[in-house]
Amino acid sequence: MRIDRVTLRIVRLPLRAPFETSFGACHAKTCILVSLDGEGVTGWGECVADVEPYFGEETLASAWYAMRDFLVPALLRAAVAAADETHRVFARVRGNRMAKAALEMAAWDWFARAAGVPLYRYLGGTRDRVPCGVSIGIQPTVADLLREVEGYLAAGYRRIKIKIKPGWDLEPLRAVRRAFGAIPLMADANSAYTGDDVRALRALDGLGLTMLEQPLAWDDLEEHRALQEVLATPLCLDESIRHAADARHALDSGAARVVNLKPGRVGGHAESLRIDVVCRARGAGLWCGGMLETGIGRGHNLALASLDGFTHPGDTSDSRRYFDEDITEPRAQMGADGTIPSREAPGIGYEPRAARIEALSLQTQVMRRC
Ligand code: OSB
Ligand code: MG
Repeated sequence: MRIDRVTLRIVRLPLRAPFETSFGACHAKTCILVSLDGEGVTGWGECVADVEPYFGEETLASAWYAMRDFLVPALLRAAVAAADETHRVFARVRGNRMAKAALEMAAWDWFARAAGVPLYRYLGGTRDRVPCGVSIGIQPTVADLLREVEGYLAAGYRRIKIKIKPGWDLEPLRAVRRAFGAIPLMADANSAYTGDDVRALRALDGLGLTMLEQPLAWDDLEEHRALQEVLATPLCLDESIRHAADARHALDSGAARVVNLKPGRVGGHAESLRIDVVCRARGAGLWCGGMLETGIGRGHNLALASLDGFTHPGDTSDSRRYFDEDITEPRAQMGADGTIPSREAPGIGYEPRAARIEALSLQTQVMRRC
């Protein structure tokens, strides 16, 4: 692969409805899109870094800086022989995994397109349909929550995830159980609890949740291990898992039994494949998370989630879950059976709509090989 031109764009897409987590409410998806041009092929990626450093340390601004000043110049100097070697180009830069992932995943898309192969097969995926779950933000009232859950169950979603925080946990989850019975149900706290909240978390143990995601601090595996010891509900880690070694440590120490894998959080597809190996070897749970991605990042997540090591439905929902109009053609569309078909077209299989992306771009930077 010889890349001659890299384009970074900041785009902003309004969300159909605000999405509220324990960090606060989000009204629009603002992110960096990257495209790599070379040898007549274009590969696309999307950076999951948010504007604010709440979910992780990286931000849109830090990722833009890391890409513009270090990662893109390295890629423009490099010759990469295979998709799974791309991450080596960025090895000199420490951390900055969200910035690296956007470029690394664009390179995978580039290689798959150059080979004329769908990305899901290129990654080793075997599923021609990906089972989908949905993540429901914190709602103003329990009645609002029940209405949301009812709508998503009617649409076919195979698992419901509810965002929780202290004061919005036991009561809404109980209400969902009472109204809808034994549906696959889980909760995600985005680190809203501390070691002092063990009683509140133990109170959730009787609800039969499939798992409880990231209740405690992102950088405290030991505290999660101690919590798992007193909970029957399996713990799942999201923010805590930066790479395959984190997954190994979390699973082997008993800090978690399930991994939420977001390729955009761990540095890209190659590291994701290593995490798949770690989870498989231990019989651990694995599923693909999401960060409200546009069609580009969503296409990457869906391709990865087609691997048969993914044991649970992911946050790989229909594009309309978040956007009235996406930036790809087609958009990711879930059937009534709660699955999204894997795309058989080359690469991610969702074509970026150039004119719409241009119209939504707040800032663009083109960098060329010299
Ligand atoms: O913690 O999984 C999370 C969205 C933004 C940031 C973090 C998270 C989420 C979600 C939504 O839960 C997942 C999605 O539907 O894309
Ligand atoms: Mg999460």
